Amino acid sequence: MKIESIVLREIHMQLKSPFETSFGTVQDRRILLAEVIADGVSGWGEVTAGETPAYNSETTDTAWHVISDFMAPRLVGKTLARASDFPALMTQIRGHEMAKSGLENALWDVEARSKGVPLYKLLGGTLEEIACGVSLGIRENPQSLVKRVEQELRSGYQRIKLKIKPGKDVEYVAAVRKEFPSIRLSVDANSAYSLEDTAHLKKLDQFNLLMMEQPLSWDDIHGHSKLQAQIQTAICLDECIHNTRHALTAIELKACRIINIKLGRVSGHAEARTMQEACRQQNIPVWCGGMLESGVGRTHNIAMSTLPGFSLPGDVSASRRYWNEDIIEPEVEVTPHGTIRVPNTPGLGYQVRRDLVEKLTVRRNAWSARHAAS
Ligand code: OSB
Ligand code: MG
Repeated sequence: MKIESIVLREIHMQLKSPFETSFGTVQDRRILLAEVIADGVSGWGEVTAGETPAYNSETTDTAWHVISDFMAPRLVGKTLARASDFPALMTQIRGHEMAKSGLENALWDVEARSKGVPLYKLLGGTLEEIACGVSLGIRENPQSLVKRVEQELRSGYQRIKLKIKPGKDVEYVAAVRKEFPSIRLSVDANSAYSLEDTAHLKKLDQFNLLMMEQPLSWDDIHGHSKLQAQIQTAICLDECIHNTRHALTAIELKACRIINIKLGRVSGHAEARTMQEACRQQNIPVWCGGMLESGVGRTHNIAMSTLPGFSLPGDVSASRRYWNEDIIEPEVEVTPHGTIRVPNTPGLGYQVRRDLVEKLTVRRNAWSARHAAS
């Protein structure tokens, strides 16, 4: 694949309703889309960084900076045998996984389209239908949360995840569990607690949760190993795990029993694929996390979720839960039994709505091989 050009766009999209986590509330998303054109074929990737450095250290603006000033100039004009060669080109750039992922995943789409195969097959995926869960933001009171859960269950979703934070945890989980005694239920704290809260977190053991996601600090694998030894609920790590080495460290230290894989957090499909295989060999279930993505990021998540290690429902849900109008065609739809059928057409299997993307674009940067050294 000779990389002819790269286009980076920032688009603005408004979520249907505000989404609250322990680190803040978001409704107005600033999303970066990377489009890479090689041998006349175009592919798309999404940068899943947030607007603020609250989930991890990246933001929309840091990704704009490192892609524009370091990554795109390094990539344009190069010839790559395959998308999985991208990480080797970027070894001199530390961190910035979400920025890398946006570009790498666009290359995967290009490679799949050039070869005329669905992306999920190129990745080695085996499922034709994936299981879906939902992630529910923090609500003003337990009653409104229960109502929301009921709606999502009616839509068919197979697992409900509740965001929690100190002061909005046990009471909320208790209310949902009382109403729905046998559903697959989990919680996500996004690093809102410390080891001093161990006795408090132990109270959640009584609710038979599938998992408790990232209760402690975003970079504290050691602390999670101490906590896991003292609670029954399985810990799932999200923020802590940026690569397969982190995953193996966490597993060996018994810091978690489940891992959430997000393409952005782990720098793209190549690393995600290696990580899910390493976890599978250690009998650690993985599932696909979400970052309130537009259709581009969402469809990459769908392709990844077909890999054999993904044995639990992911936070991959329908476009219409997030957006009045998504930027892909068709939009992502969920079946009444809470699954997404994976398209068998080349690449992502969904078309990007260029007209709509143009309308939503607030800034744009482009690189072309003609002006670059190769
Ligand atoms: O921790 O999984 C998380 C959204 C933004 C930042 C972090 C997280 C989330 C979600 C939403 O849980 C998942 C989704 O529906 O996209
Ligand atoms: Mg999480």
